[in-house]
Amino acid sequence: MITIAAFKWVPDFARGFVRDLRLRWALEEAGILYEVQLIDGERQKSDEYRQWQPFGQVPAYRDDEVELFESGAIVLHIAAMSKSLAPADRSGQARVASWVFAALNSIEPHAQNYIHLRDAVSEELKKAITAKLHDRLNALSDRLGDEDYLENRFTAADIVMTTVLRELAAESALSGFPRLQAYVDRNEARPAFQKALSDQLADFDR
Ligand SMILES: N[C@@H](CCC(=O)N[C@@H](CS)C(=O)NCC(=O)O)C(=O)O
Repeated sequence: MITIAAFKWVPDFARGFVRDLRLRWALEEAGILYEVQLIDGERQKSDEYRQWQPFGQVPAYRDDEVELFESGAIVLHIAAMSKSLAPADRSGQARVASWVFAALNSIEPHAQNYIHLRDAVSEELKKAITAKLHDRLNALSDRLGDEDYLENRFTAADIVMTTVLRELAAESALSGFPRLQAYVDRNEARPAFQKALSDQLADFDR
């Protein structure tokens, strides 16, 4: 049985955006059952939890064979179990991994800087943060072009990229990037996303 760790409570603004959503979405797409362990502040700090997730963050993941942390690594692990998340050939799987790293390493840091720092820094730095983000979003939009997905079909990479971009969409920061906004809308309309989102929200309401 697969178990994922998620927070028992987060402030309202974070609900629907906590990164265990990536795992829930991937598992829904793959049709794999899982259970959720809800972590409170005390458990988050405990040595025992840090053996599982060294930084005391969520998500963390466990199955019969392995314990993992880092959402990108976990989504790739889940993708290896299901044809619905990655092509069967090794080169296709390697391309999916490239896009997962691109989302987490080339886009997410700039998105997070924009979201969290833009109101706390000088005008000059704010301009630099915005310019860098726009540079990356323009490149991504150009590469996506008129395609629906990063590869020639939906993959795990679209899960990770969409979850990175939808935080920007929630801040109206994709308004100059209609292709990226349409990409987020398309992927958010998937039943597996909707189920994952409502399950995350339901766990907070419990
Ligand atoms: N790189 C990590 C980031 C995980 C992360 O930032 N988790 C947030 C929730 S979305 C968290 O646990 N924040 C609490 C903390 O950092 O103490 C991943 O992708 O799994």
